[in-house]
Amino acid sequence: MIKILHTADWHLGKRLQEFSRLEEQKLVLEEIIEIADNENVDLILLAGDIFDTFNPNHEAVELLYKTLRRLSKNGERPIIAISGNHDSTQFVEAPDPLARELGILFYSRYDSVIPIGKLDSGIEITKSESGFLELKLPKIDFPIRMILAPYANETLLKTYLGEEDREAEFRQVLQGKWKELAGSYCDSNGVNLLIGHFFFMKEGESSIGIGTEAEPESERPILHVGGTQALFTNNIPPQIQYAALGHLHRYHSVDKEPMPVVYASSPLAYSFSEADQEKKVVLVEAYPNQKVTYKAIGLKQGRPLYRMTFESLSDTISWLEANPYCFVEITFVTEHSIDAPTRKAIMKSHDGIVNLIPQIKNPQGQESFKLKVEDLGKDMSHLFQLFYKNEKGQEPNEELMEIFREVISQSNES
Ligand SMILES: [Mn+2]
Repeated sequence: MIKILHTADWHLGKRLQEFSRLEEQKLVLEEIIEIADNENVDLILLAGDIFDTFNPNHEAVELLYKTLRRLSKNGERPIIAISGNHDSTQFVEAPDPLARELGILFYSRYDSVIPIGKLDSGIEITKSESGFLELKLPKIDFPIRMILAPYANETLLKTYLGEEDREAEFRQVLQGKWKELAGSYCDSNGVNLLIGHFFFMKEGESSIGIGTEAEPESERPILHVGGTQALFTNNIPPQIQYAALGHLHRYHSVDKEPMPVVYASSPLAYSFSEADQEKKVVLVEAYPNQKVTYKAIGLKQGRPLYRMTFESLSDTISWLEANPYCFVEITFVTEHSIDAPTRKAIMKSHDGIVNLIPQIKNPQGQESFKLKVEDLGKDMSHLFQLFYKNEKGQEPNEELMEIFREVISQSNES
């Protein structure tokens, strides 16, 4: 039996507006290392979006390298890490020659092939080609095969795979490639896995719910505007026993038959749309030619995210004092606006207030922003001030007014 730990979407270096999440990322990665050690895991799968940006800062890079070294137990326990849409492929693969000696295998580009051979730790890369890897571990007497599916956009993917028909369906192209790989390598004498960073859904099932509301805000444009088509779970070849996915930040198994197709979730809640999600890693136990068993393990570290609505200052303060370790977006219901003393009192009672949004009560139930006749003769700056005050519940500051005046003056000139 082989024990596999599946995790994804670390987004190292990610911020929540002006708040750094690095300290929480350290804590939660520590927690993941502990789980891997306590459970005696043999293999780690990291399914993409390792970093949050193409150019991660050095703290994020350092955190990744230190974490992977410990997760790999200095080379004893292999880690397969693919890139996601947030990662730079060059950046992820850069440390590869060094990392490989520690059993850490990065895979980002379909035009690269991980070299075969035996590492010092005894881990052996026995077969390898574009989008595929076979490993042999000293303690395990069967081979582990992996179809590697890092994120790539449609155009790039067709180029890599030598697909000449530009109109060919993205999912058909990948399905064809995977079918070929599974046919060549994935017989029933080994454990067969897929690790991917794409948007998967069950064919015929509406993407509403999986594809929209529950999806982290940051992934939306890539899926729905950037135009990479959704893949279907039935595009995965039947030889595969478990598909380890990254991309959507909510833990869920998209499909269970014929094999589990699972999003492990991000280790922290990264946006308020993930506020009520429990974050997890997945532990998989696999034998050749048998159904895998898997269980999700909840992660406890990191600040929870909350969206709260209050109508009074005292309620706000007492909730904030009772919940010091979190990030919160507060909607404050008020008659007019949040005055400066109230705002100040709220902001200084907690260090994790991400947004403080006034919700103006309107007893008449009418559109709240109405200009009076006497306002119409006023200049643009004044009208902007009225509008801003109405929207935000406070006066725009001088810096903002300056920018506004600058914009206005430019549009007058042109
Ligand atoms: Mn992603």
